[in-house]
Amino acid sequence: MDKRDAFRHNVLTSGHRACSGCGEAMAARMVTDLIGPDAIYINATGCLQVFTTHNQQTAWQAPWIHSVFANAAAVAAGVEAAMRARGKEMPVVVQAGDGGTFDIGLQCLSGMIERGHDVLFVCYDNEAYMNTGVQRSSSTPHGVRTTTSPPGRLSQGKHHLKKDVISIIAAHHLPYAATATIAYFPDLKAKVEKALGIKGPRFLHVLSPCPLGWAHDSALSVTVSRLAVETGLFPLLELEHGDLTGVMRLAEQKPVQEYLRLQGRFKHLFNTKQGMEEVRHLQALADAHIRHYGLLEADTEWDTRRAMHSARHGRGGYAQVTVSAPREVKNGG
Ligand SMILES: Cc1ncc(C[n+]2csc(CCOP(=O)(O)OP(=O)(O)O)c2C)c(N)n1
Ligand code: SF4
Repeated sequence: MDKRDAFRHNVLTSGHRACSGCGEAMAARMVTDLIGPDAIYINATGCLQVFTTHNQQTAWQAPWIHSVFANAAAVAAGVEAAMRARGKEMPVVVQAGDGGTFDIGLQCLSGMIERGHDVLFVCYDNEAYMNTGVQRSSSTPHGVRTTTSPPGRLSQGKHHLKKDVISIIAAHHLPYAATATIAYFPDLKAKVEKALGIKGPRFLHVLSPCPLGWAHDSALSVTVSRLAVETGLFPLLELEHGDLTGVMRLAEQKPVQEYLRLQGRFKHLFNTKQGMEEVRHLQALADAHIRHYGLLEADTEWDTRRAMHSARHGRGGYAQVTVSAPREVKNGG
């Protein structure tokens, strides 16, 4: 298809059933319009699949396959192998939520990358299982309220750290992996275009705010995703063959509270002393990202020591929290 026609012909059309302000719908519109309709899309089960394919209707104007929750990368690998066998070339693109990437889809994704399939895997990360009613995933940050990590007397929300999936993916030494979000379209565009120009397995991790699950004003999805970057909680990175090759540096670091206070999923943290400890942990995690990826020129000794202590050794699967009141740390949310 001619490129100008491709832009008039959105791959993901209007009239789908996403909630207003859905970051995943915005991200998918941006990514698929950059790739265009001459591609084969494989969609894992999740919000994006459900809100675009309701009752025998579809919002997709491109070849599109629904896979089950766990195996989108395996389906894509099969499609890519079949195309190769038939001597055809066309981008093969997986779209999946964080549940379909970090959790249930991780094994197929790892195998697809390890076997070197020529597939672009895009994860729209809204940090929980949204389609089934906001259950915690391994991408949910600690301290978050979900239906399976409710805050209460013994708990301040989810106990465990958000899984560092980009490092897990990078450990496969694949040609290209990057993080992006809807607030920085030129950055997202550059990354999609770069990924399309590379052969082999590629991975794009797109933070996609969900007004329903994050409980923020639906007009603020872009603001919220920008603050995730500006606080250091979600660094924008590029990795090639396992090496860090690009970071988006920050002019200044915003305090995590600016990000947290816009979202009802963190609201309970501001009501108790223990909750405020979790806020400090989230700040420490952001500070650890700033230092690890060199997002700012300067840092202080104190910040670094505290960040390394609480973010890397004092949380989640590593050890019991030591800086807040003693409490039980369980597996699962
Ligand atoms: C094997 C299996 N387990 C559970 C489900 C139910 N299920 C459907 S979508 C979904 C959550 C999807 O979460 P995610 O991948 O993060 O996408 P989101 O809906 O948040 O965009 C779950 C648990 C399923 N379809 N298949
Ligand atoms: S629940 Fe969240 S991810 Fe799903 S359609 Fe609504 S805003 Fe989008």
